[in-house]
Amino acid sequence: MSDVNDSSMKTVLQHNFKLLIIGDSGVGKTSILSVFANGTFDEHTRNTVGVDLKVKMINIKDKLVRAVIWDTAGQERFRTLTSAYYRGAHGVILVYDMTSRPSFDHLKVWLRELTHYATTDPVIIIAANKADRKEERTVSSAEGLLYAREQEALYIETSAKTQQGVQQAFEELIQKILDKPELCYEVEEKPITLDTSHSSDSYCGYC
Ligand SMILES: Nc1nc2c(ncn2[C@@H]2O[C@H](COP(=O)(O)OP(=O)(O)OP(=O)(O)O)[C@@H](O)[C@H]2O)c(=O)[nH]1
Ligand SMILES: [Mg+2]
Repeated sequence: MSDVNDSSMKTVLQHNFKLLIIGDSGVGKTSILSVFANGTFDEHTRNTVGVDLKVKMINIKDKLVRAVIWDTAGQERFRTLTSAYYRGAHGVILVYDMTSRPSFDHLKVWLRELTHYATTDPVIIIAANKADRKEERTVSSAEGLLYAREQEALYIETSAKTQQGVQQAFEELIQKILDKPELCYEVEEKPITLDTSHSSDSYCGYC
C-alpha cells in the first residue's frame, strides 16, 4: 500500500514564458524582481552587469506558468549586449522611476529598441516605480497612464520598497499573455504532476 495521498496530486498544463525587465539604470528593475521572486528589498543594490535570470513558477487560475525572467542592465555600456535579449519575449515590464523625468522621457528609446529587436509582439506593462516617494514625483499618474495607453501597454504604479503593485504587475502581465493566443500557441504545454501537499505553490531560483 502506498502512503501517497492521491487527492494531493493533480495534473496541470505548463506554459513557458520569457519575461523581460527593461528601463534606465537605477529605476528599480532588480529590486522589483527581488521582491517578486524572494520577497526582499535591498536599499543598496549593485548595478546589474549584462543580465540576471530568475525562474519562477506561478499559478494563475488553473494555469501553471514557468516564467524565465530576464533582469537586464540599464547602463548604456551594456546596450549592445541587451539587444539580443529581446528575441522571443512574451512579456516586457518597462520600468521608470516616477521621481526621475529623464527615465520617463527615455521610455521611447526603450520602446524603439524593443520594436526593433523583438521577434514577437510581446505584452508590455509600464511600471512607474518608487511610488513610496510620491511627494517627490516628477511624472504624474495621468501622464504615465496616457503614455501607456498611447503605446497600447498596461500601466501600474509600483514600489519595490513597500511591495506595492509588484505581484500585481507580474500577474497582470502573465494574464494578458495567456489571453493572447498568438503568444501562447507556440508555447510548449506539457502535463506535469503538481504535488499540492507542499504549502508553497511556487519556487524561484537562478537558472
Ligand atoms: N525608495 C525606493 N527605492 C527603490 C525602489 N526600487 C529600487 N529602489 C532603489 O533604487 C536603487 C536602484 O535599484 P536597482 O533595482 O538596482 O535598479 P536597476 O534598475 O536594477 O539598475 P541597473 O541594474 O543599473 O539597471 C537602489 O538603491 C534601490 O534600493 C522603490 O520602489 N522605492
Ligand atoms: Mg539591476
